[in-house]
Amino acid sequence: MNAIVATLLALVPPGGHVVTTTDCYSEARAFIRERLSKMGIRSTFVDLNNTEKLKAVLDQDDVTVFYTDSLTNPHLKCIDIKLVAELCHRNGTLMCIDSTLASPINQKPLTLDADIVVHSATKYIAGHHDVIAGCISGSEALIKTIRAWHQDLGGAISPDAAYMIIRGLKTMALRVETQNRTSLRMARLLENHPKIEDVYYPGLKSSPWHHVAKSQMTGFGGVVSFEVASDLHGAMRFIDALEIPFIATSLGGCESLVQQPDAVVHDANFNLITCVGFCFHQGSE
Ligand SMILES: *Cc1c(COP(=O)(O)O)cnc(C)c1O
Ligand SMILES: *[C@@H]1O[C@H](CO)[C@@H](O)[C@H](O)[C@H]1NC(C)=O
Ligand SMILES: *[C@@H]1O[C@H](CO)[C@@H](O)[C@H](O)[C@H]1NC(C)=O
Ligand SMILES: CC(=O)N[C@H]1CO[C@H](CO)[C@@H](O)[C@@H]1O
Repeated sequence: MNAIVATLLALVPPGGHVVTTTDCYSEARAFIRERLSKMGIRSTFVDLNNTEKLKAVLDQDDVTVFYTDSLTNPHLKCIDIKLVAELCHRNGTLMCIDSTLASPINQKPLTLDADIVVHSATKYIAGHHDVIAGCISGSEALIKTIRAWHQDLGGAISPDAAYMIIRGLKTMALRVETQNRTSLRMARLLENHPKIEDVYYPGLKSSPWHHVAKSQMTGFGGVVSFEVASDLHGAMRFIDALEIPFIATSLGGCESLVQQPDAVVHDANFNLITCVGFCFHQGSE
């Protein structure tokens, strides 16, 4: 969050305009809507599905930053990064992608013309659910601007956390490759199960996002979201009956985790379940 906040504060002046998407990390959305607005910064939320609206908004020529997750948390939608970067750049808008759910192994937005890439290093980069950190990448000029704000905000990483990340990075490629594979298997298994209503995973051919995801990602990551054919309590029973995943909120580590986002956030599908990891349980379907 510190990486996200420092980036937005550094790049968007008072009177600026941030465009973001409706299915985006909820804390980042809340920061844009509730805090940036107090500084006279306007925000517009566009459904990623609505390319026409996105195009119209970006064509207004007053957008400072376009900010979104790709893949999004929790519905795993994605954006055509190269296409939208072009729309941004022709009107002087900076494109910032939170690429956390893709991981740096599966997606490299800077090579697709994004200006700034944010990762929660808490997830795939550190990879062991034992550290909280974030990182940003981009041109030297942009990073220099953001760095000044980062220091003011006091978000300096501790040496201990930095060490854990350096250590975790050494196995990131191996972890992500395994998670790509086991998650795709899990998504297919769920897709064919009669008691599962919907599965959201861009690696599935049936996903409306498959085509775009495939064109810009080498793998689809370790998070699978799905809806059980039941209600809130049915989904709770489902989760409580699971033997392998821990009930916890994070992703990208070595344990399989499961969460029910809407058991705590009351604005969408109560039967939505997000499952992450599937790392070391390949034989145990
Ligand atoms: C977890 C997450 C964050 C926030 O990361 P922290 O390291 O917990 O601050 C931001 N964006 C996305 C997409 C995330 O999944
Ligand atoms: C944004 O850029 C496009 C392409 O250059 C141009 O057609 C459009 O008029 C621009 N919008 C504004 C408001 O200048
Ligand atoms: C967009 O939404 C419509 C209606 O909800 C749906 O039919 C379509 O498949 C969606 N497209 C994508 C890319 O998700
Ligand atoms: C970069 C990477 O590891 N990609 C892998 C992701 O998973 C798929 C299988 O689902 C592999 O084919 C990719 O090589």
